[in-house]
Amino acid sequence: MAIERTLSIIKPDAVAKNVIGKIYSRFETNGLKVIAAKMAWLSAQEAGEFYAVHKARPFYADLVKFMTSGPVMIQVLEGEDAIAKNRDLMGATDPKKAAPGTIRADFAESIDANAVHGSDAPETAQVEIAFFFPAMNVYSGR
Ligand code: DGI
Repeated sequence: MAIERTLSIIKPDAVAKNVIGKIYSRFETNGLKVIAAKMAWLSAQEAGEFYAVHKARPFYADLVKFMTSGPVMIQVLEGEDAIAKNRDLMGATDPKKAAPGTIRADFAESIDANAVHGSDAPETAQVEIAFFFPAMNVYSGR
């Protein structure tokens, strides 16, 4: 299995709930290392650009509004099979459908306020990491 990097965001609902540490603990106990991190309050332009792939979807405006409703914690995770592993830890987009023990099942309220983001493929991971972190601010865990 290849060592990969993925972009993770702890969304405003989970930051407001004070569970950054609990979510980091899940990354760490599952072999994912935080190799870059920053807290930020995204502007509508940043959130809109980050989620540009969803521009035509009916929920796009609500998504941008939610992602700018408070600070987020943004990190690069590195580890074996990191992209799929993080998606497994996150659980399904709709927390009502997320498997027990996943981050979304345990910490998310709704499909809008669903606690975390994680890149879904190597190509998107690369673009999303570059969007938030210049290469000089990413510290390989190896
Ligand atoms: O990768 P995910 O976050 O699991 O899901 P995604 O990339 O398909 O969608 C990005 C975000 O957009 C998702 O975390 C929440 C929101 N979203 C996706 N599908 C719906 C949605 N929001 C609403 N209200 N309704 C949807 O069907």
